[in-house]
Amino acid sequence: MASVLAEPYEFEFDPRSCALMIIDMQRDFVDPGGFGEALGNDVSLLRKAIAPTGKVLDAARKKGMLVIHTREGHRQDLSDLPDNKKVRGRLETGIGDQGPMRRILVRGEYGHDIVDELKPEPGEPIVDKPGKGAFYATDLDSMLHNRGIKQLMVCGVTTEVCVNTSVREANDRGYDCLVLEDCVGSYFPEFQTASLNMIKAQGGIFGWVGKSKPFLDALAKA
Ligand code: C5J
Repeated sequence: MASVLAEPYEFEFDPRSCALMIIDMQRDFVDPGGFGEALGNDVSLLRKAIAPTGKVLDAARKKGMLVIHTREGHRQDLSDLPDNKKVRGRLETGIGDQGPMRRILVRGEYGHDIVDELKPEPGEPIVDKPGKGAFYATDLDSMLHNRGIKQLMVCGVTTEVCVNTSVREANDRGYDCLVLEDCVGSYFPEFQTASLNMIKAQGGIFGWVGKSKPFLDALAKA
């Protein structure tokens, strides 16, 4: 067992039953010129998470941990896009429309794919999810169960939306999550702080929050 300094208390894990889950590090959210930036967001706040996530990804791969990548998006025919999601925000150019990086949040389009810096390696599962949570309408739970995974190290964007939703879903399904705070990002600094606080409050009501460095140190020793 390895132990990482975290809040509300140390997180103990076994790399053999722990997976790294990288949530929605997609060009449309993170890259300059994508959908996120077109909506007026400062993508540098999300991009800060790329380099530390890259280090965690390298270390997890070297240790032989299961690495799972998720992407938020929809089928080409948009048959899995609920009407409320399509119309929410009253956007002139929204999900399914031609955006700056081709059709927005549509599978197979340039902006929907994962940023080059964190490109999945062959054999690493990619979970395509139509919702905010990684477990909703996906086979993630059976994939983790079949591989004996009990704990998740979580990186990705955005902290208060897809990261938080996925951590809550994971927690209800019996997985312990450690969210690496320098490896997750939000367009809104106040949401970053609040959503991490919500995870670790009340004795870790949804999980743990820590930093990548102590995790890397613990993994090196494990
Ligand atoms: C959002 C996400 N924010 N991946 N998606 O719509 O957090």
